[in-house]
Amino acid sequence: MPIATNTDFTREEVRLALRNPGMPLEALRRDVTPIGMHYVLVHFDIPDVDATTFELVVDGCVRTRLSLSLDQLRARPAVTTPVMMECAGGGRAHLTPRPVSAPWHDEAIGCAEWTGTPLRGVLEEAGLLDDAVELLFTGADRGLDQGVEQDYQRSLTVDEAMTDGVLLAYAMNGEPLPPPHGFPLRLLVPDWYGMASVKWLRSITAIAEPFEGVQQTQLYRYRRSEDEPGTPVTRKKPRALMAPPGIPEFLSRTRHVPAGRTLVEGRAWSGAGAIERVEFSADGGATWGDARLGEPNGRHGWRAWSFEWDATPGDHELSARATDAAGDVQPLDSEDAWNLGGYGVNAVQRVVVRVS
Ligand SMILES: Nc1nc2c(c(=O)[nH]1)N[C@H]1C(S)=C(S)[C@@H](COP(=O)(O)O)O[C@H]1N2
Ligand SMILES: [Mo]
Repeated sequence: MPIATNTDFTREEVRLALRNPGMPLEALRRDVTPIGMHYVLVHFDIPDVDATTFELVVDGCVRTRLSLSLDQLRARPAVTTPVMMECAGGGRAHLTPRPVSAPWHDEAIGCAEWTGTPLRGVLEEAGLLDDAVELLFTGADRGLDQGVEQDYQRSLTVDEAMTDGVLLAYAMNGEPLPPPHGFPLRLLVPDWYGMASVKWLRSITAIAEPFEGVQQTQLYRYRRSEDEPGTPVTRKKPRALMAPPGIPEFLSRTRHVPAGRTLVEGRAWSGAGAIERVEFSADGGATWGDARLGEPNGRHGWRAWSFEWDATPGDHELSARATDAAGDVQPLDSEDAWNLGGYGVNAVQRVVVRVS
């Protein structure tokens, strides 16, 4: 990826941003994100898939090759569950210098209610052979990246693919998948950043060697220079975000809030398991108070939190900070999370508020 050293966005970034809308942060007040408010990230073009002739092929190192129509997939055991999704590039635009790619600030998020059939059942039916080490998931979209022409492809190890909660999803909030979200079928890997959840899924191939495609070995790696192989981007890091309180000024988005008690609300999540704690700060992170946590929204949803803030006249910088069950806490400064691809930048949110 090219690197930008100034704060102006490039023409390429603006075009990527218009193709890939984020979730308006006011939707952080809702447990379930409406379809039209959920973020979208599409690397290449949205393919036109005919649902009537569609079939999902399961092949490679399997005892029985499967070819499943949409009706056959819908007839299998079904699960409906909220899944919080986040793009691994969330937070990238806060970095200096900045990798030139989708210029997300904090809005590459959403928590829809997905319906599908557990992947494990399908893999058990196909019967993985002993030499299978990974499952390769291929989408119907094709393009060029890093100079290589490719189908969009990602792999999971056999253990990761067999994990509870991994779904072959055909519905979002009770509707057939909208085209940008993978119609008619997508993979959902709930604890991971979004890149693992292959959309427009057309085949699953059990392979005997680890997959070395572009989206696995060149992109989605935490590394600080091109010379290091880095480590793979996998689970979502902990993060809490607030629905910015009050009303916005059109261009700057500065919030205007009347003095007095204001209920600040938001959602928090982590791919490492439950959210244990959310803290709130109204002074740029100098002092923190514990927020009140709501009930967890399923195993893979986001968790509501709120804080009664006593807004005093003047300018304030509001932040929230999550701690997960693994004890991981968000960093205060994006630069602490700096990496070449701008992945997993989960520094605390900063919302500028003017109280009058
Ligand atoms: N086939 C395919 N699957 C894909 C992508 C893609 O471009 N092609 N983008 C991935 C990325 S990077 C993310 S963050 C999520 C976004 O899912 P959403 O658009 O439904 O929010 O889909 C993932 N699955
Ligand atoms: Mo992404």
